[in-house]
Amino acid sequence: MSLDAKSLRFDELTVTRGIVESFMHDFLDAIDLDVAVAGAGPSGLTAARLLADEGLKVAVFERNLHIGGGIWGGGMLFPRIVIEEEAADLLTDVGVRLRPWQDGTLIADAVESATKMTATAIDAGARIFVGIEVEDVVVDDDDRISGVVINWGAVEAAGLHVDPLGVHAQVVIDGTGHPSEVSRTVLRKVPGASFGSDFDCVPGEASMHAPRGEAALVVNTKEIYPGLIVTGMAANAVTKSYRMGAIFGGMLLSGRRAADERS
Ligand code: 48F
Repeated sequence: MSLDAKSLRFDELTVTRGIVESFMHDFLDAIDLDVAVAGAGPSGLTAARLLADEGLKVAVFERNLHIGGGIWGGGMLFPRIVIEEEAADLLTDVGVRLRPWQDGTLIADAVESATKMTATAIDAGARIFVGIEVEDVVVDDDDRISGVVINWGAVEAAGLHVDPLGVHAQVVIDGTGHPSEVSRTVLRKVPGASFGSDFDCVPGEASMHAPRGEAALVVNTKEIYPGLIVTGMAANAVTKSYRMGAIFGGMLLSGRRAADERS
Protein backbone atom coordinates (compact mmCIF):
# COMPACT_ATOMS: atom_id res chain seq x y z
CA MET A 1 0.00 0.00 0.00
CA SER A 2 1.42 3.37 -0.95
CA LEU A 3 0.33 6.89 -0.01
CA ASP A 4 -0.66 9.40 -2.69
CA ALA A 5 -0.28 13.03 -1.50
CA LYS A 6 -3.10 14.21 -3.79
CA SER A 7 -5.65 11.87 -2.23
CA LEU A 8 -4.66 12.41 1.40
CA ARG A 9 -7.27 14.58 3.10
CA PHE A 10 -5.46 15.61 6.27
CA ASP A 11 -3.21 18.61 6.77
CA GLU A 12 -0.93 19.76 9.58
CA LEU A 13 -3.85 21.08 11.63
CA THR A 14 -5.44 17.65 11.68
CA VAL A 15 -2.32 16.41 13.41
CA THR A 16 -2.10 19.36 15.80
CA ARG A 17 -5.77 19.20 16.83
CA GLY A 18 -5.65 15.44 17.16
CA ILE A 19 -2.70 15.51 19.50
CA VAL A 20 -3.75 18.45 21.66
CA GLU A 21 -7.45 17.60 21.93
CA SER A 22 -6.96 13.92 22.65
CA PHE A 23 -4.23 14.53 25.21
CA MET A 24 -6.24 17.23 27.00
CA HIS A 25 -9.27 14.96 27.09
CA ASP A 26 -7.29 12.14 28.68
CA PHE A 27 -5.35 14.45 30.99
CA LEU A 28 -8.50 16.15 32.31
CA ASP A 29 -9.95 12.71 32.94
CA ALA A 30 -6.96 11.99 35.21
CA ILE A 31 -6.91 15.03 37.49
CA ASP A 32 -9.19 13.47 40.10
CA LEU A 33 -7.96 9.95 40.78
CA ASP A 34 -8.44 7.05 43.11
CA VAL A 35 -4.70 6.37 42.99
CA ALA A 36 -1.76 8.40 41.70
CA VAL A 37 1.44 6.41 41.22
CA ALA A 38 4.76 8.24 41.03
CA GLY A 39 7.23 6.30 38.89
CA ALA A 40 6.75 3.57 36.27
CA GLY A 41 9.27 1.05 37.58
CA PRO A 42 8.38 -2.59 38.23
CA SER A 43 6.71 -1.90 41.58
CA GLY A 44 4.68 1.07 40.38
CA LEU A 45 3.59 -0.70 37.19
CA THR A 46 2.53 -3.81 39.11
CA ALA A 47 0.53 -1.78 41.64
CA ALA A 48 -1.06 0.29 38.86
CA ARG A 49 -2.11 -2.81 36.89
CA LEU A 50 -3.63 -4.58 39.87
CA LEU A 51 -5.50 -1.50 41.09
CA ALA A 52 -6.80 -0.70 37.61
CA ASP A 53 -7.91 -4.33 37.35
CA GLU A 54 -10.12 -3.65 40.37
CA GLY A 55 -11.78 -0.84 38.45
CA LEU A 56 -10.03 2.01 40.23
CA LYS A 57 -9.07 5.17 38.39
CA VAL A 58 -5.27 5.03 38.37
CA ALA A 59 -2.65 7.22 36.74
CA VAL A 60 1.10 6.73 36.69
CA PHE A 61 3.28 9.81 36.35
CA GLU A 62 6.74 9.00 35.00
CA ARG A 63 9.45 11.61 34.71
CA ASN A 64 11.23 9.95 31.81
CA LEU A 65 9.90 9.47 28.30
CA HIS A 66 10.38 5.74 28.76
CA ILE A 67 8.66 3.47 31.22
CA GLY A 68 10.10 0.53 33.12
CA GLY A 69 12.58 2.25 35.43
CA GLY A 70 15.43 -0.09 36.28
CA ILE A 71 14.04 -3.11 34.44
CA TRP A 72 15.63 -2.22 31.10
CA GLY A 73 19.18 -2.24 32.37
CA GLY A 74 18.90 -5.72 33.90
CA GLY A 75 22.15 -6.21 35.77
CA MET A 76 25.02 -4.01 34.60
CA LEU A 77 23.33 -3.55 31.21
CA PHE A 78 22.89 -7.30 30.65
CA PRO A 79 19.16 -7.21 29.82
CA ARG A 80 17.97 -10.10 31.98
CA ILE A 81 16.26 -10.06 35.34
CA VAL A 82 16.19 -12.74 38.02
CA ILE A 83 13.06 -13.32 40.07
CA GLU A 84 12.11 -15.64 42.91
CA GLU A 85 9.62 -18.46 42.23
CA GLU A 86 7.30 -16.78 44.73
CA ALA A 87 6.85 -13.85 42.32
CA ALA A 88 6.56 -15.87 39.11
CA ASP A 89 2.81 -15.37 38.69
CA LEU A 90 3.24 -11.60 38.54
CA LEU A 91 5.23 -12.01 35.32
CA THR A 92 3.44 -15.02 33.81
CA ASP A 93 0.11 -13.22 34.38
CA VAL A 94 1.31 -10.49 32.01
CA GLY A 95 2.62 -12.99 29.46
CA VAL A 96 6.33 -12.88 30.24
CA ARG A 97 8.12 -16.17 29.52
CA LEU A 98 10.33 -17.45 32.32
CA ARG A 99 13.33 -19.76 32.21
CA PRO A 100 14.07 -21.93 35.21
CA TRP A 101 17.24 -20.98 36.99
CA GLN A 102 18.95 -22.04 40.19
CA ASP A 103 18.20 -21.89 43.89
CA GLY A 104 14.49 -21.11 43.61
CA THR A 105 14.86 -18.44 40.97
CA LEU A 106 13.80 -17.87 37.35
CA ILE A 107 15.11 -15.65 34.55
CA ALA A 108 13.17 -13.20 32.36
CA ASP A 109 14.13 -11.00 29.47
CA ALA A 110 14.27 -7.36 30.59
CA VAL A 111 12.78 -5.91 27.40
CA GLU A 112 9.94 -8.42 27.38
CA SER A 113 9.25 -7.72 31.05
CA ALA A 114 9.21 -3.93 30.75
CA THR A 115 7.02 -3.88 27.66
CA LYS A 116 4.51 -6.51 28.78
CA MET A 117 4.16 -5.04 32.27
CA THR A 118 3.45 -1.67 30.70
CA ALA A 119 1.07 -2.98 28.05
CA THR A 120 -0.98 -4.95 30.56
CA ALA A 121 -1.19 -2.00 32.97
CA ILE A 122 -2.58 0.10 30.13
CA ASP A 123 -4.95 -2.69 29.07
CA ALA A 124 -6.20 -2.89 32.65
CA GLY A 125 -7.13 0.79 32.41
CA ALA A 126 -4.20 2.55 34.08
CA ARG A 127 -3.24 5.81 32.40
CA ILE A 128 0.49 6.27 32.03
CA PHE A 129 1.79 9.80 31.58
CA VAL A 130 5.42 10.02 30.53
CA GLY A 131 7.59 13.12 30.72
CA ILE A 132 5.67 14.28 33.79
CA GLU A 133 7.19 14.21 37.24
CA VAL A 134 5.79 14.42 40.72
CA GLU A 135 7.50 17.33 42.41
CA ASP A 136 5.35 17.66 45.53
CA VAL A 137 2.17 16.41 47.16
CA VAL A 138 -1.21 18.02 47.81
CA VAL A 139 -2.42 17.85 51.42
CA ASP A 140 -5.94 18.23 52.78
CA ASP A 141 -7.13 20.15 55.84
CA ASP A 142 -5.75 17.43 58.13
CA ASP A 143 -2.42 17.29 56.29
CA ARG A 144 -3.37 13.88 54.83
CA ILE A 145 -1.83 13.35 51.39
CA SER A 146 -4.61 14.00 48.90
CA GLY A 147 -2.83 14.30 45.59
CA VAL A 148 0.32 15.07 43.68
CA VAL A 149 1.87 18.22 42.29
CA ILE A 150 3.13 17.62 38.77
CA ASN A 151 5.22 19.36 36.18
CA TRP A 152 6.92 18.45 32.93
CA GLY A 153 10.17 16.61 33.55
CA ALA A 154 11.74 18.83 30.89
CA VAL A 155 10.85 21.96 32.85
CA GLU A 156 12.73 20.70 35.87
CA ALA A 157 15.65 19.47 33.76
CA ALA A 158 15.94 22.89 32.10
CA GLY A 159 15.74 24.68 35.45
CA LEU A 160 12.84 26.83 34.27
CA HIS A 161 10.67 28.67 36.77
CA VAL A 162 7.25 27.28 35.84
CA ASP A 163 4.52 26.71 38.41
CA PRO A 164 3.21 23.14 38.51
CA LEU A 165 -0.36 21.82 38.53
CA GLY A 166 -2.17 19.88 41.26
CA VAL A 167 -3.93 16.54 40.80
CA HIS A 168 -6.24 15.02 43.42
CA ALA A 169 -5.93 11.39 44.46
CA GLN A 170 -7.35 9.45 47.39
CA VAL A 171 -4.04 7.64 47.72
CA VAL A 172 -0.55 8.32 46.41
CA ILE A 173 1.94 5.51 45.81
CA ASP A 174 5.61 6.38 45.90
CA GLY A 175 7.28 4.11 43.33
CA THR A 176 10.16 6.43 42.58
CA GLY A 177 12.87 3.85 43.34
CA HIS A 178 16.16 4.58 45.07
CA PRO A 179 15.61 8.34 45.51
CA SER A 180 12.21 7.76 47.18
CA GLU A 181 11.36 11.27 46.09
CA VAL A 182 7.75 11.52 47.17
CA SER A 183 8.37 10.13 50.64
CA ARG A 184 11.33 12.42 51.16
CA THR A 185 9.30 15.38 49.99
CA VAL A 186 6.61 14.53 52.52
CA LEU A 187 9.17 14.26 55.32
CA ARG A 188 10.75 17.53 54.29
CA LYS A 189 7.68 19.59 53.58
CA VAL A 190 4.54 18.36 55.29
CA PRO A 191 4.37 20.00 58.70
CA GLY A 192 5.06 17.50 61.47
CA ALA A 193 5.38 14.52 59.09
CA SER A 194 7.14 11.49 60.53
CA PHE A 195 7.14 7.90 59.36
CA GLY A 196 7.72 6.48 62.85
CA SER A 197 10.72 4.96 64.55
CA ASP A 198 11.30 2.18 61.97
CA PHE A 199 11.94 4.80 59.32
CA ASP A 200 14.91 7.08 59.36
CA CYS A 201 15.48 9.90 56.96
CA VAL A 202 19.13 9.29 56.15
CA PRO A 203 18.95 9.30 52.34
CA GLY A 204 19.34 5.98 50.59
CA GLU A 205 19.25 2.27 51.23
CA ALA A 206 21.91 0.11 52.91
CA SER A 207 24.63 -1.82 51.06
CA MET A 208 23.86 -5.03 49.19
CA HIS A 209 22.50 -8.16 50.81
CA ALA A 210 20.17 -9.62 48.19
CA PRO A 211 18.06 -12.02 50.32
CA ARG A 212 17.67 -9.56 53.18
CA GLY A 213 16.88 -6.72 50.81
CA GLU A 214 14.23 -8.77 49.00
CA ALA A 215 12.59 -9.92 52.22
CA ALA A 216 12.58 -6.41 53.67
CA LEU A 217 10.99 -4.89 50.57
CA VAL A 218 7.67 -6.56 51.05
CA VAL A 219 7.59 -5.88 54.80
CA ASN A 220 8.48 -2.22 54.23
CA THR A 221 5.70 -1.69 51.70
CA LYS A 222 2.98 0.09 53.61
CA GLU A 223 1.07 3.30 54.17
CA ILE A 224 3.84 5.25 55.84
CA TYR A 225 1.85 8.43 56.20
CA PRO A 226 -1.89 9.00 55.81
CA GLY A 227 -2.60 8.79 52.10
CA LEU A 228 0.96 7.78 51.14
CA ILE A 229 1.98 4.18 50.36
CA VAL A 230 5.62 3.46 49.62
CA THR A 231 6.59 0.61 47.30
CA GLY A 232 9.63 -0.91 45.59
CA MET A 233 13.12 0.35 46.21
CA ALA A 234 11.69 3.50 47.75
CA ALA A 235 10.38 1.33 50.61
CA ASN A 236 13.88 0.07 51.37
CA ALA A 237 15.45 3.49 50.86
CA VAL A 238 13.28 5.18 53.47
CA THR A 239 14.02 2.41 55.97
CA LYS A 240 17.72 2.10 55.20
CA SER A 241 17.16 -1.57 54.36
CA TYR A 242 19.51 -3.52 52.12
CA ARG A 243 19.73 -3.17 48.36
CA MET A 244 19.51 -6.37 46.31
CA GLY A 245 20.80 -5.70 42.80
CA ALA A 246 19.17 -7.16 39.70
CA ILE A 247 16.72 -9.52 41.37
CA PHE A 248 13.22 -8.20 40.86
CA GLY A 249 10.75 -10.55 42.54
CA GLY A 250 10.63 -8.35 45.63
CA MET A 251 9.71 -5.34 43.47
CA LEU A 252 6.78 -7.22 41.95
CA LEU A 253 5.58 -8.56 45.29
CA SER A 254 5.96 -5.08 46.77
CA GLY A 255 3.78 -3.67 43.97
CA ARG A 256 1.14 -6.27 44.81
CA ARG A 257 1.40 -5.44 48.50
CA ALA A 258 0.97 -1.72 47.71
CA ALA A 259 -2.18 -2.53 45.73
CA ASP A 260 -3.47 -4.65 48.64
CA GLU A 261 -2.76 -1.79 51.07
CA ARG A 262 -4.96 0.48 48.99
CA SER A 263 -7.75 -2.04 48.61
O1 48F B 1 13.85 2.63 40.05
P1 48F B 1 12.64 1.99 39.52
O2 48F B 1 12.77 0.86 38.59
O3 48F B 1 11.69 1.65 40.79
P2 48F B 1 11.30 0.31 41.55
O4 48F B 1 9.97 -0.13 41.08
O5 48F B 1 12.34 -0.78 41.04
C1 48F B 1 13.68 -0.72 41.40
C2 48F B 1 14.46 -1.58 40.41
O6 48F B 1 14.29 -1.14 39.11
C3 48F B 1 15.97 -1.59 40.67
C4 48F B 1 16.32 -2.45 41.79
C5 48F B 1 16.08 -3.90 41.63
O7 48F B 1 17.03 -4.53 42.29
O8 48F B 1 16.77 -1.99 42.78
O9 48F B 1 16.45 -0.29 40.87
O10 48F B 1 11.50 0.58 42.97
O11 48F B 1 11.73 3.07 38.79
C6 48F B 1 11.41 4.29 39.38
C7 48F B 1 10.84 5.19 38.31
O12 48F B 1 10.39 6.38 38.93
C8 48F B 1 10.75 7.49 38.11
C9 48F B 1 12.07 7.09 37.49
O13 48F B 1 12.30 7.81 36.29
C10 48F B 1 11.87 5.60 37.25
O14 48F B 1 11.34 5.33 35.99
N1 48F B 1 10.78 8.65 38.97
C11 48F B 1 11.69 8.95 39.94
N2 48F B 1 11.34 10.08 40.57
C12 48F B 1 10.20 10.50 39.99
C13 48F B 1 9.83 9.59 38.97
C14 48F B 1 9.32 11.60 40.21
N3 48F B 1 9.57 12.51 41.16
N4 48F B 1 8.21 11.72 39.44
C15 48F B 1 7.95 10.81 38.46
N5 48F B 1 8.75 9.75 38.21
